[in-house]
Amino acid sequence: MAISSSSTSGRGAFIVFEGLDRCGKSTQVARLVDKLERDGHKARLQKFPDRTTAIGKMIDAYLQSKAEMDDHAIHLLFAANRWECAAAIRRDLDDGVTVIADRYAFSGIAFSSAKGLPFTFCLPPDTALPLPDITLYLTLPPSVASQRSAFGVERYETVAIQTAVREQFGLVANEVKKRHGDGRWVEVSAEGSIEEVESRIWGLVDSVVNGGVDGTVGELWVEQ
Ligand code: DGP
Repeated sequence: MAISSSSTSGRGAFIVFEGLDRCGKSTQVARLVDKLERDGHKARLQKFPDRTTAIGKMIDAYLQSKAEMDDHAIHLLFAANRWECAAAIRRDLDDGVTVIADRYAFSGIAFSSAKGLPFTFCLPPDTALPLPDITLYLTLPPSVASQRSAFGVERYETVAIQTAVREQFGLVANEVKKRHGDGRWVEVSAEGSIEEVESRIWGLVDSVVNGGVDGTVGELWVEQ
């Protein structure tokens, strides 16, 4: 099948998935990348945190509670981990590749502010990262997510933390809408079967990857 670029401008779409732990995000991200490739798009997955880099290995140790770190320091490491991938994301988007990110700066703010760090500290390190064309926020009550397998393995996987993070995600959503417009942040229910959630997602993503991303990639938190 012919490979087609994702928009009339020729650039790829930048699509971010966010949500609480165990909401089914990684499954949906993988299925979306597969579907896009089957449909002839160039697409790739970008997982955050990227645990393969030197910084990512420090983050991984922290998440598995094998290392302790000051809340400010780990926040900056998560942001640094995104910055070390930023140039490759921009390059791929320019080359017509649709980039699907499993988490992004919004998790950074939601998780760190849930621990008590102020927004004024949490936002600036990610300023000017590539701006997602759309962020799909998968919603699932923390009590439902906690019933899913493997919940509780990592540091943040308690119902209390997830409930606090969910509240912060609400504030992050408001900030995105205020600075970048309502269309950049969309909530999707993650309840139901994998196929049901997938079809909800496709209903939102179809128009973005098939012609909806003209112009250059913007900068996060920088009003255009
Ligand atoms: P995952 O690999 O998607 O299970 O994410 C790892 C965990 O790290 C998850 O609990 C969410 C959290 N997390 C992801 N990004 C950030 C970030 O930038 N800052 C903080 N503090 N936590 C994050």
